[in-house]
Amino acid sequence: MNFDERLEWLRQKHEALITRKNEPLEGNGIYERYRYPILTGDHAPLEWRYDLNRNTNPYLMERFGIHATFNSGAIKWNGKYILVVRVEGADRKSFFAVAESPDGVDNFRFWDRPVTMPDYGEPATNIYDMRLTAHEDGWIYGVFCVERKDPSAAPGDLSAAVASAGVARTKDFVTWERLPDMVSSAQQRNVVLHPEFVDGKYALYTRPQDGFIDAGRGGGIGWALVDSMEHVVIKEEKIINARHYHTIKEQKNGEGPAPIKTSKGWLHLAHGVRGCASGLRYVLYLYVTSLEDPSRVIAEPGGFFLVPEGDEYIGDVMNVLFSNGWIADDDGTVYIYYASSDTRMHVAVSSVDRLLDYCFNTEPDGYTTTDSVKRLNRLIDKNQE
Ligand code: M1P
Repeated sequence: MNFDERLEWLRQKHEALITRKNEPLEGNGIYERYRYPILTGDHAPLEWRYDLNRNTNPYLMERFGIHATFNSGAIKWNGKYILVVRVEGADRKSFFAVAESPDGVDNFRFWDRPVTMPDYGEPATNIYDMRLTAHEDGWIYGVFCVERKDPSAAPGDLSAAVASAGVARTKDFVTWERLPDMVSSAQQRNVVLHPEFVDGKYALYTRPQDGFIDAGRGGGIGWALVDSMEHVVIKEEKIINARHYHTIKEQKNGEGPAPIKTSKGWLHLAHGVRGCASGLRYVLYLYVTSLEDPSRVIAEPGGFFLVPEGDEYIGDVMNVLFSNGWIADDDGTVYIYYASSDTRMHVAVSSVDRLLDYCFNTEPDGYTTTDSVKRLNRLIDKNQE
């Protein structure tokens, strides 16, 4: 192919990918997955990946590898379904980029340029996993992980890192006002801002850890009230959703997107992690907290809600589902945006009613085989009535 033919081929292939109609798959009654990923590295605009000038790139080769698109924050804005995507280049650095769809499932297309996120202090090595919250104070906040090399790492240890929560706010997703990083005595990832004031304060879901990877004494998803988002200082933190031996969240867990307010409580999506011979396994689960006290869990079905299936198992970091974005429409439809194996984005569609039914009518984990068999027998008894 000459330059022009190759460019035409690239353009057609890219447009066909973006405009391909997705197909819902019949599922477990709780949600419907879709056949194709909604965003992959190949969805990145050609202008990001190629120098399109025949003089400076006669072979029309890729000049900037875009490897993966995953762990997206999500929000409905001006009638559009907006994802703030973690895009990872071939150099392993992540950056944020906005993609939008007219209907929440199809035609996700990146805006022309990635987000230029201002630095705070010493520039981070990597930033990722933004949670979006349209707060009642009028701002849209993005809280995300900020990763830097651990300054106290032993000589030769090039992987020790420190995670903290970066904070920024916007009104248009183009211009971001970067606020100081959150101050905490622990390593923090998966920090999420609650959409409403609680007792006149901003409320945060946190995830304190002793290490960058290992939870250590970190007990699970925490809750902290702070006076201001302009200087977030975590003074007191209580664990509201603990990890537990021999469950899907034995090793660690973390809040997903900001919770959805429903008539029966705040609906939460989170990830749980356990260790096994093949490494860490990341799955998604739901829980509900009280409207009166969003830090009090009132329902938590036992086990996982969404796990990798088929091709979703395979990718850069295998056996991982992760979600930090969902959108609840006015008609109650819920679009759950999840990433598989740190590589690509998918959507599963459900409704507030169905998710609440799942949460309140699936029994909690009883923590023993004996209890599981009792629960199973109760269901069989019911079906034999
Ligand atoms: O690689 C799986 C996930 O690992 C981390 O999740 P956690 O904070 O719970 O350890 C994050 O780096 C996340 O981005 C990644 O998907």
